[in-house]
Amino acid sequence: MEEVSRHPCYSEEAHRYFARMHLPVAPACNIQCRYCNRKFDCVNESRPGVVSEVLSPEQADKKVKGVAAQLMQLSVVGIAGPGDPLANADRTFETFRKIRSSVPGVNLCLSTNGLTLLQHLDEIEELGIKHVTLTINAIDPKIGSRVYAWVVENGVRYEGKEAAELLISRQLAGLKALSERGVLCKINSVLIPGVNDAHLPEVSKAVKSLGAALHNVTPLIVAPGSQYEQEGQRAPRPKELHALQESCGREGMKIMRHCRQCRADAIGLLGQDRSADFTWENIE
Ligand code: CLF
Ligand code: SF4
Repeated sequence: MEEVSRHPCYSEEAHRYFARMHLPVAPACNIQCRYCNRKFDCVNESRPGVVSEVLSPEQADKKVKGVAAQLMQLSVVGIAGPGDPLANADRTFETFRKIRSSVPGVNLCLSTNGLTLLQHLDEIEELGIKHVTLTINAIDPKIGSRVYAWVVENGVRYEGKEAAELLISRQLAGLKALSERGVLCKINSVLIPGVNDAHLPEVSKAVKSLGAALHNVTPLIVAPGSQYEQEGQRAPRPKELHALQESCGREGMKIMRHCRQCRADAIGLLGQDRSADFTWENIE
């Protein structure tokens, strides 16, 4: 399928030839993951300890035009932070709209925690966004309450199991609705030893039944200053990650194994961030 074969994250083969560019236009977030510290980029799709300079939609559009003129391998423009793109929906969709008209050949990619996904299905479809990543770390609210401290919706703050229940129900309904509209959904899950490791094969099975195209299990990297750091939560060992990817694969899901946990402002082939080559001076 054309959309998959040109997307470096959805296709292991494509990541050798095609580049992605992230636009850090989305600073706010509507939930609190216990592994995240808001001073840094969203850990769901990034390495913690990295701070991206937030761009306005106008600046982002200018940057894409400049980079597309020089980076012939560019096939995907994604918005993945530094907070949650849909908690900044106006900025995110304004940016996508501009790029759709100024660089029509690139695929648009969106990464979100999924809390407000159901409210944006029409915009996603109208803009022709064919790739959406949802970070789903649990489908059991008891486990979810150990991952999320709180969730805010319409000015109301939810905590504990209630917060996890709300988030999970929105994520699963959003995944089903998007898949039904033909959007290729990738699920990112952060592997948190002792919290959701034994549970992730069940997550894999559930998201597959709702139409997910790909499951990306990434190792927890505890953000400095996060709640998990204060509690001494450890990261998984490489062999634990591999074993878990294998067991998720046994649930019949296609597993992504080449994720590089990119920054919210990364540019280039995966694992080869060239954002420093594309400064304002270099692209004007
Ligand atoms: Fe970016 Fe994410 Fe789109 Fe890829 S990254 S928004 S799906 S274009 Fe890719 Fe980077 Fe892993 Fe993400 S390697 S962190 S999975
Ligand atoms: Fe941080 Fe979670 Fe919000 Fe991402 S979704 S910015 S990891 S709290």
